[in-house]
Amino acid sequence: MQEKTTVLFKTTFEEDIYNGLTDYPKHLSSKYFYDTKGDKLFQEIMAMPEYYLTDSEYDILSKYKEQISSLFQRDSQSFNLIELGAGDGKKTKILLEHLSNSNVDFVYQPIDISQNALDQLGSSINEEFPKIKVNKRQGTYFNALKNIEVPSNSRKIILFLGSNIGNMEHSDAIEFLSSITQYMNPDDLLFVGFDLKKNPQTILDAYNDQTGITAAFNKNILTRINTSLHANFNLEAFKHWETYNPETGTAKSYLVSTIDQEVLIEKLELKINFNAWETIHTEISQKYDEHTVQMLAKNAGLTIETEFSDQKNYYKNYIFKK
Ligand code: AVI
Repeated sequence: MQEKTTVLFKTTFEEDIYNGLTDYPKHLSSKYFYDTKGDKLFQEIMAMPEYYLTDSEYDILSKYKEQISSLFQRDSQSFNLIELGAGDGKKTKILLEHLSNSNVDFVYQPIDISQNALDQLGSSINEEFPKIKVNKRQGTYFNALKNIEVPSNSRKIILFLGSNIGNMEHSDAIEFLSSITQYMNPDDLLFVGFDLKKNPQTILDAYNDQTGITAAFNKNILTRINTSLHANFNLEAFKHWETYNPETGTAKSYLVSTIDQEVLIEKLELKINFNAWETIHTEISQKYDEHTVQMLAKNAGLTIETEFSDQKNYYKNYIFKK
C-alpha cells in the first residue's frame, strides 16, 4: 500500500505525478518526457533507422510538396500556416522552402510549449529562408491557437505532424480535433500525420531499439521526478517494456519494476511501493487504419479532403476540412 498524505500541490506536474503513482495500475503522462534531456533523446530517436515515422513523413512531404503547397495556396489567397508542436521544424522546412521559392504570400506561425525550441526554429528560418514571415507563439496548443491573430482575408492552414495525435487515446483525439475544428472556417485546412498499422514487428522495433535510446527516453521521466521532486528512483531497477496490439493498433510503453522496492518522493512527502514486476504505464503510440481515421474525423466534425502516403504505405498525411 502507498502511504498517502495530504499534500498541497504547487504545480500540475506535482499533482499528476502524485495521482499517477498512487493509482492502480500506476501511470505517468508521456508529456513529461520532454525536458531538455528528453528533447535531446527524442531527436536521437527520430534519427534512428528503426524509427521509420520521421523518414516516412519526410518522404511524403518531399514527394508531394507541390500538390500540398498548391492546396494551401488555392486561388492565390494569402494564408497563415499554423504549426502545432513545431519542435525543430525539420520536416516543415521542406514545405517552407518550396513555398518560399515559389514566392507564395503566407505567414508561418509555429506554436510550441518550449520557448527555446521556438527561438532556435525562428532564427534558423530567418537564416535559411529570409523571405518567410515568422510569427512565433509560445504556449499550449489551445491557448496559443485561441490568441492567434489571423487577418479576416487570410485562410488558416493548421499543421499537426509527426503522428503526435497517436499519443492520445481516441476519445482525447476526438476532443482535440473537435477543439481545432472550432477555430476553423469552412475554407481552412487541417493537415495531420498518422502512423499506420503495419507488421507488428516493425512497430515493436521502432519503440524498442537495440541501442536503448527509447529505454533511456522512457526512463527519463523517472530522472525528471528524481531531480525536480527530490526522489530516489533507481533507474537500474526498472525495465523498459513495449507492447503492440495489432487489433487495436495501440503500442504501449511501460516501466516495469524488476524487484520489490520502495521509492521516496521527498517533495510530495510520499513513499511509493512497487512489487516485483509491477508496471507504470507511460505512453501510448496509436497506429491507424482508414476506418479509424474516418471515425475520428466524423466525430470531430471534419471531412477528409485528400490524403498522401509514402511508398511503403507506413504512414499517411490527411488534409481535413470543416
Ligand atoms: C512524439 N511521438 C509521436 C512519439 C511516438 O512515436 O509516439 C514519441 C516516441 N515515443 C517513443 N519513441 C518515440
